Order: sequence, then C-alpha cells, then structure tokens
Amino acid sequence: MTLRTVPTKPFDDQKPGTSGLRKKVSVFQQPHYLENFVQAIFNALENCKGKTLVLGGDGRFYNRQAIQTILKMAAAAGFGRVLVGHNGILSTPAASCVIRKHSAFGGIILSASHNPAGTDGDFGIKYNTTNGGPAAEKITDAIYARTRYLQRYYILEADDVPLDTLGQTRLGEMRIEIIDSVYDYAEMMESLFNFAAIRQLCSGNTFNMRFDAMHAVTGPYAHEILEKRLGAPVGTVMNGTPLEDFGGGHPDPNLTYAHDLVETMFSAQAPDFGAASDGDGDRNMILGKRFFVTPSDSLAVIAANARLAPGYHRGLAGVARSMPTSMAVDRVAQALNIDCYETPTGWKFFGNLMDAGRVTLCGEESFGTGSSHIREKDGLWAVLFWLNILAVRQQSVEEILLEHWGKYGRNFYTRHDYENVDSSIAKDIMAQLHTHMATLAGKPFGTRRVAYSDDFSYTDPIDGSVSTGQGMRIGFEDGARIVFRLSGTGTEGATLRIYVEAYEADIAKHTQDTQHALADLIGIANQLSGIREKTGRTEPTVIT
Ligand code: VG1
Ligand code: CO
Repeated sequence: MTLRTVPTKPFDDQKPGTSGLRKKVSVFQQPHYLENFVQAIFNALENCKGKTLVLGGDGRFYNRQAIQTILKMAAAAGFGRVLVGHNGILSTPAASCVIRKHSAFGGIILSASHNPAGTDGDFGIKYNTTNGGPAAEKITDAIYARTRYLQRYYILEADDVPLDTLGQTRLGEMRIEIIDSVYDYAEMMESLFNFAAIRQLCSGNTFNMRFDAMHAVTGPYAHEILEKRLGAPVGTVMNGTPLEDFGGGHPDPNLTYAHDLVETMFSAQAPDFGAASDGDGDRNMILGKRFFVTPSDSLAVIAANARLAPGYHRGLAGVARSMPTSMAVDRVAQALNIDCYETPTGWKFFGNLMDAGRVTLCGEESFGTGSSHIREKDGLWAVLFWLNILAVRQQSVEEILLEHWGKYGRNFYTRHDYENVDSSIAKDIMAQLHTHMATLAGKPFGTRRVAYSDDFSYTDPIDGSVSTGQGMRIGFEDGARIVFRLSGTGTEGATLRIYVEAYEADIAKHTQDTQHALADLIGIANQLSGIREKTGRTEPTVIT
C-alpha cells in the first residue's frame, strides 16, 4: 500500500448549494472531480488525525465507487476509524444518528436526495459535523474556498474494501467498521415513540396503512420498523427494495411524484393512512384516506400533539420553520407559549438552535420535518409520530386536521415550481422582483394591502452569523404571504419556486380547494414576477 500525492487542477463549479454539492453523475465521473471535493473537505477540517468519520449514502448509482475512493482518501488523511453503512447504505437521518451515537468527528453523506438517479441522473455529497447536522455555511464556504485553489490530493493505493460483510477491517493504519445500517436508527425510534400502542394499531384488523419507499433508501428501515417491530402486515411497505436508479423514478414524496401511493390513497378502497419518503429518507409525505396533509400543517399538528409521544411528553422547548413554510406552526407555538424561529431554507440553519436547546421541533414546507433527536430532517420519524398520534387519539387523519383548523384556523398553502428555466431568465426575474421589493409596502392588491416586502436575511441568534439573499417575501396586512426563491439543489437550469399562503379563520371555509382559496394571491405572484410571459410557460411544472 502506498500513499500517492496526485496533482490536480481546481474545478470552478464546486460551490455547495442548499444541501451539499449536487451534480450530474457524469460530472462526478470526470477524473479528479470527486477527489478534489473530498480533499477540499479534509483540508477545511482542522485535524483529521485519529478521528472517526461516518460514511454512507442513499444507494444510488456511483455510491459504491465513491465510497471506495473516499475510504482511501480518509486513510491518506489520517482518520483513525470510519464507520460505513452495510453495502454503503445509510439514510441521511440514520447517518446523523450514527454520528451522534458514536461521537464521530463528522460524516460524509452521499446523496442527491429526491433527484433522479442512475447513469444519467444526479449524484451528491455533503459533510456533516460532529453534532450530526449539515455543516454550517461557514464550513461550506471554507470547503468551497479550498476547491478554488486545490493543487493536489492524497490517496492510499489499495484494493477495494468489501462493503457487504459486517464487521471490522483495516485500510493501512485506519480501522473500518461496516455497521448495520438500520440498527442504531431503529433503536432510537423505539426510544421516542409508544411502540406498544402503535403495534396495537398497526397489527389490528381495523387499521390499514401503506408506506411507499419509492425504491430508495428507506425500504430496509421501513421493513424493519413498520413490518417487523410494529407488526404491520407484510406488503405495507411498497417499493421497498432500494435500486441504484430508484426504479427510474423521481423519489420525491409529493402528490406528483409519489403517484403509486397517491392512486392507492385516493381510491375507493383507500387505506386509513399513507406515507412516503424520498431518496435519502429525510423527507416525508403524510396522507389520510383521500386526504393530503401539507408539510406545514403536519409540522403544526405534530407540535400541537407532541406530548402524546413518550420522547416529547415534557413538551417542546421551541419550534422553528424555514421562512417559506406556512405560519400554521406559529399559531401553535403562540398557544403553547413557546418560541417560534424563522430561518432560511435548508436544514443547516436549524442546527445551532437545536444545539443551544432553543427548539425541539423543526420543519420545512418541502416535506421535511424533524426534531432535536438528530440534526437532519427525518422521514420515518415523522411517519412514526403520526402513527403515535393516531394510535392515541383513535381518530382519522382528516378528523385530526379538521379539529386542528377549527381550533387554530387554517393556513392555506401552496408552492408552484417552475423547473428547468433558463438560468439567465430566472436571474432577471429575481433581479426585477428585487427592485419591486423596495416599492411595494403600503400598496393595495385587490382587497389586500402589502405590510412589508424584502429580500429575507437571517441573523443566527446563537453565533450571530448573517445569511443574506434568502428569498423575496411579500407580507400582506391580513397575514397572507408570497415568497419567491431560486432552488439551490437543482442540476439543470434554474428552478423558480413561488410559495403562497393565506390565513382563514372561518371554519365554514376550511374545506375549500387550496388552489381556489389562493387563486387571487397566485394571480398577484404571477403578475409581479411576470413568470409566464418571460418563460413562455403556461403553468408550473409541479404544484404542491
Ligand atoms: C430544497 C428544499 C429545502 C430542502 C432542500 C434539501 O431546497 O426547498 O427546503 O432543505 O431541498 O432537501 P431548494 O434550494 O431546492 O429549494 V433534500 O431532502 O433534497 O436533502
Ligand atoms: Co432528501
């Protein structure tokens, strides 16, 4: 085994986005591309010598090759020990759990989340710190800075490490432990929720559920937890075998892409409860019988019912939501008399608040919910929380939502995504909106008047760091909001996201169709952005 120093040249496109570096597989397959980024991570960390690293990914194409490269580079960097998920698999929440449980220095997670996989699909890599959470901007900026002038990387020349046998091996001086990908995570879930009550619900004859793993990473986790530990009938988990190309699908748990599940849940014989997770297992969608729960409402319902789960019976320290997420949870926080924080999009902004004990629950409108049990959003955790609530309350999902809206009012909410827009057109649209922002306050639009409009910036209350340019937002006097943002996870062109929200206190109006209820605001958003004229699109690519 020899240590090689490989001369290389910087790539100019290695700036991490909302959640790590995501690119087409073919980009990652360029000679030195992955190696450069990994070396930049190691260079940005203070001292890797003797430290423990966690390594795993969502199982997509290129996962195994990347793991072999990273192991050899970790050995060259002097890491003492690497914990690798069996067959290279670790869901994002499981990786966070393992980092924390084993007090690792950090972890590398290989995933492009819900983006399609396979030879023509996407790949991704991100670094998580010792708290188990995505590296803060300060660190991702430091990694990016290193990519800009990298001249060499270090790698051990050695045979590939077998990833399919549990147990220990070595690579030079470095110890490698191939660990069960599910065990630590499943144990943790058992410690948080009332498994006895959920088991009674899931194994009985009156309750029927489906979980769609979308051929992605949560299959093994869901089989173990839902079917084995909780006694749900075999067949509860759909598409439960992870495939390198996710079966050719787009494992994004929403009404458009989780079509198998949606068809079942909206059929005449619909089960009582349905859920899905994404490529790397951190997102979730919750459905009742012919009923969709928006992620923002899901967060609010979990907050309002948190004490029903043993891990949360003492209540919540506080809650946090990303800026574009609806304000439904704010109302629950107010009723509970706890703090509610508003952060920029991306889970990395919740880390400091959780580490400081300020918040217990966090959520994003993009089907992400989680808590301080780890430092990532957690798909199956949200599903188990819902099952715990259903087991205790013995009501349907729809009944629980109607009661919730009756008590707090309803925040109607939708997101319109325009995908693969020409990048320069998207930039123009945002620039023009930026100019509008200064002039809108006080202006009337139909029956509404603008209370404020700005380009959202956030000062972290714990470390004082400032993040600017986090989305244009327009708030109306009646609490309605419109937000415009460019996606930071896409790999083709630009994706423009338009988020629209309105509050409705009148219970008689709570069962309206969302698009109908928000039609006037959607019209204002389209008019202000000029999206349709400028892109020639007549409708969004995806509506959630
Ligand atoms: C999207 C979501 C954001 C989420 C991010 C990572 O980012 O909007 O809420 O945190 O994906 O989720 P963007 O920049 O494309 O809007 V995941 O499950 O893709 O790791
Ligand atoms: Co994800």
